[in-house]
Amino acid sequence: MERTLAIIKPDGVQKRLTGEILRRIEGVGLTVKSLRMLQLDRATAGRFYAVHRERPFYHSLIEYMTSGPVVVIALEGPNAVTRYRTLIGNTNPDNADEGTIRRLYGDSIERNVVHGSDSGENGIIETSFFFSTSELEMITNGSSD
Ligand code: 3AN
Repeated sequence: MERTLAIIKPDGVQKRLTGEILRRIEGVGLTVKSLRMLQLDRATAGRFYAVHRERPFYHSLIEYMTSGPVVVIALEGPNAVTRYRTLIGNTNPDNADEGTIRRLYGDSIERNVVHGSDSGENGIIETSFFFSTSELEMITNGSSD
C-alpha cells in the first residue's frame, strides 16, 4: 500500500479540470483519502519545492504555483505512486504518452496541470505536508485496487 500526493495546479483549476482529473484518478481505482482547495503563499510553496531552490526555473515555478488556488489530494492504493504517475505522464507534456493528463491538458513543462510524488517515501512526506494524521486516516471506500 502506498500514499502519493496529487496537486491540481492553478492552470488545472482555472481550466475547470478538477472534476475531470478526479474522475480519472478514481477511474483507475486509486482511493482519495483526503482533499482540499487552498491558495499557496510564497513561503509554503517555497518549502514544498525546496529541492528545486537552486534550479533556474524555481522563481517562475513559485510565481505560477501561487497564482491561483490549487487542489491537494492524498491518494492511496497498491503501487499508488507509479499508477498515478502513469496517469499523468511525463513532466513535459510534449513527451507525455497519448491519453495522459499532461499530454491532454498541459501547456508546457511548467504549466503541466498536475503534480505527483516521485517515490513512496516522498508520497508520505508530501501528503503529511498538507494533511494531518486524522485527515489521512479517515475510512473512505476501503478497497483501492
Ligand atoms: P514532476 O512534477 O514531474 O515530478 P519535477 O519534480 O522534476 O517534476 O518538477 C517539479 C515542477 O517544476 C514540475 N511539475 C514543473 O512545473 C516544474 N519544472 C520542472 N522542470 C522544469 C523546467 N525544466 N522548466 C520549467 N519548469 C520545470
